[in-house]
Amino acid sequence: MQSTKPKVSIKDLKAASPRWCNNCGDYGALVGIRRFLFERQLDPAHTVNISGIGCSGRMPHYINTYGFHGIHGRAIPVALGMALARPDLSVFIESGDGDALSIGANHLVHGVNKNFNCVFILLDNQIYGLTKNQTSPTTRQGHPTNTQPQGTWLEPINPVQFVLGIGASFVASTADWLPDHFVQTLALAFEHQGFSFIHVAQRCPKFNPGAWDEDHDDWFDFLVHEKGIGADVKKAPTAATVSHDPSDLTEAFRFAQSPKKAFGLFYRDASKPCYDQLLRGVRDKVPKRDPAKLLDAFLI
Ligand SMILES: Cc1ncc(C[n+]2csc(CCOP(=O)(O)OP(=O)(O)O)c2C)c(N)n1
Ligand code: SF4
Ligand SMILES: [Mg+2]
Repeated sequence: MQSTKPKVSIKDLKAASPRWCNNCGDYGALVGIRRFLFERQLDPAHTVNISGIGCSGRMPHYINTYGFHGIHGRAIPVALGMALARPDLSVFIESGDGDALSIGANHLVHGVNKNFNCVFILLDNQIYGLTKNQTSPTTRQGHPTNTQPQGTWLEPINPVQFVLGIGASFVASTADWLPDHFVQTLALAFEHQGFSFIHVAQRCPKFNPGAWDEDHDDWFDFLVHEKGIGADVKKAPTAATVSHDPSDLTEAFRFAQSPKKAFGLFYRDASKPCYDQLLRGVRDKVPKRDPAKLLDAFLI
């Protein structure tokens, strides 16, 4: 039988014109998300993009699905509510390094722990971009910002190591300037049932131009595996590839802690229970209440 589902074009997925600076890495992420939605032919009426606040937080405005641009650091509780109420929706969250690891870090811990079904995209430019150049949890030590002009004092948080440490069931890393790798990463994350965490190296030419070096590929490795993500040979032809089995948590930690950055699938555990599925299982067993009888209870 022929599908009655309308074909979604890339044009259909375009919404408002982005307001980011020239050459901002958020453009690469936007194009990658739209390309994934198109390739996967996800129905925009059953897809939602949810964000907090930041340059990264503007993402839902530019993708023609349902969207929610909420409060700084609070995308995860909104997304959890949607995942619980509407299991038929595909839920994507776009967050920044400040949004996810400063003000929203508590929600990230519980989102990861609850393992509810969503794709969480952390756009890591190692700076507060929207508020113009403050030290974030991932800013490299010594880098001068408006809040620490003599140079950032502390060692940065390592997002991949952090989420592995709190029990994430899916952890991958990619970059805004590696389009094929980015889309492959989204595809695997989407397939995974649970909280799929994607770290994105995201360029901020305005306030942190030295954070990620897209002109060279000798400072990172691709983690490759037959069930993982392939190397991006078009954009990073001379980057080294390292074989890594994504079921091996010890090795995942080793790669996360290595001074040499790695892009690819660090870890995947399909057996971790999902909060949304557990809750729906319980809810479905509770007998449906008759609204008339509920009213009786108030009249007693
Ligand atoms: C409750 C609250 N506190 C602070 C702010 C100010 N604020 C807006 S965005 C932001 C940080 C943005 O940094 P990040 O999450 O890294 O996003 P980016 O702009 O770099 O994409 C801050 C501190 C706010 N909007 N709301
Ligand atoms: S400040 Fe940085 S992250 Fe924000 S739009 Fe400009 S380049 Fe992009
Ligand atoms: Mg940021």
